[in-house]
Amino acid sequence: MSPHRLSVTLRCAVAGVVAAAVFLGLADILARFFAPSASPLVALGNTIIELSPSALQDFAISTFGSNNKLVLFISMAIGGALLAAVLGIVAGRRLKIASVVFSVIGLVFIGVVLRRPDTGWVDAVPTVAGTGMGLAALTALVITAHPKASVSSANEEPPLAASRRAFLGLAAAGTAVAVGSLALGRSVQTFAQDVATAVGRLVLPSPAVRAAAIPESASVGVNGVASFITDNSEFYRIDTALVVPELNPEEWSLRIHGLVENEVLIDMSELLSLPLEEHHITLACVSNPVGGDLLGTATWLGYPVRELLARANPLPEADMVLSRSSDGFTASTPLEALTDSRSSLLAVGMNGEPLPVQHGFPARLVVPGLYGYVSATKWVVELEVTRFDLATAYWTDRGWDERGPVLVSSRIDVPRALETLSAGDVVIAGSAWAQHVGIEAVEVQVDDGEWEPADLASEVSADTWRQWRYVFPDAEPGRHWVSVRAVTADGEVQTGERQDPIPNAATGRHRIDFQVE
Ligand SMILES: Nc1nc2c(c(=O)[nH]1)N[C@H]1C(S)=C(S)[C@@H](COP(=O)(O)O)O[C@H]1N2
Ligand SMILES: [Mo]
Repeated sequence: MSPHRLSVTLRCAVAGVVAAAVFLGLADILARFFAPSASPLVALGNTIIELSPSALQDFAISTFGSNNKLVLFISMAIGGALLAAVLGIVAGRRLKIASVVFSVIGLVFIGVVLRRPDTGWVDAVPTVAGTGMGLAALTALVITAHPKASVSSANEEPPLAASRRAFLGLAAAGTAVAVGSLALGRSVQTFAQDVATAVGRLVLPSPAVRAAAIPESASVGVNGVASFITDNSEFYRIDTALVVPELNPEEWSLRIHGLVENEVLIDMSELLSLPLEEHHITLACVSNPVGGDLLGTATWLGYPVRELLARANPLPEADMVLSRSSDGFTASTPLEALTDSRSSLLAVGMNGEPLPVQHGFPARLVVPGLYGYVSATKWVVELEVTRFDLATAYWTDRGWDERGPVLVSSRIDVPRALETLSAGDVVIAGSAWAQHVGIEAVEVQVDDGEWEPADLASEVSADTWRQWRYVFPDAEPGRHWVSVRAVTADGEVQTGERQDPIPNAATGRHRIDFQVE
């Protein structure tokens, strides 16, 4: 390939990438006037999440934790740029064919947008407009990428160099439009409603039942152990929503229906006028690997789901509640866990603030003793009382257990893996949890020695994790390793048998190696 040809090919590849960016960027900013998934980027991301094999989703959650969406965006950007570059090169040779392909891609995107639960026909407008603009950009760029045949030979500049400035100018303009609209579109809130203001405006009533203050004795006082209450900003986040649903509390309502005697509809002003209760509850993700940090404890404020269900009066044959979020996520919760004496909440507050948008504003469920995927529906709008043999939930359809009770587990926070410590007494500490059963004991084993009992912090409630601490005396220089196991209030000893998170949480003991000098 001649240098000339190569340079034109490179320009065409750039043209393809810029045109794709113009398409997606303009459509994205236009979509701010429509439903969230009217943005082809958002709709594609959500569709990828929904359709990706659950093994891939599990891998993304357990490997990247709360960053899994960032990783998805970066992968989409790289994949998309490669495709667009190829299309640009094709356009350099056969502009007509490439234009048809570009339009077909636009049509596919329209299909992807219209398939989302939150879109209607009118939400195709941004994608249609974006496709048109992207196509125009592609055409203009590819034409400019080729040196003009009409440039006279008398011209001192070679044709390729003469056209360089025009091409670069146009490509830069296209990039600016795309990047500018993406940055603007992603940084400003929807024009229709500003959810940040709504969160700020929502005034939580004071609880009718206040949670007891966390005593100092709930912490073992070791630096490096995850704090008993997890800050909202530190709380892990796992969900299938690429873009957080933005619900207006004034328009929000929860509908309870299905196998019930009375359908119930409750809106935010009624919910806030009810006697709300505050409870400390540890929430955990079923995908948490052994030793992982996909769990946290918050003081939740909400109304007991038990009371709401009592109004609806479930029929005797019902055994499950399928809760549904505004974006179509579902969780199947055993009816019993929502009607027995435990503090299952329709929560509106988290650690003294309205729920952060990422954690379900304006309302979500929190159920002690069950993993989040079968119980903790965020942005919840519907409770369908049903039966396990009549309906299945989002993650059950992807191979996970339909009931998801929390398994007893424990974690070493101190020392850090592979930390180097000085000889002498070594402080080992962490947390253990078996929500709604409670932790009775924690045992520690150093260097394959005997299992030794750890000191426990005081128990705040059976629904929360419990800190523990153990001092390994007179550690000698060299390599050491430590394992931990918890014992529940029911006498169940945490198993050492290793098992993957799917279908009902990882098992096995957390082990840390450390070095003493
Ligand atoms: N609407 C909605 N709610 C959801 C999910 C989701 O994907 N969508 N994920 C669930 C899972 S798997 C977990 S572990 C918890 C996590 O809650 P958090 O993000 O507030 O920590 O939310 C649950 N509620
Ligand atoms: Mo989860």
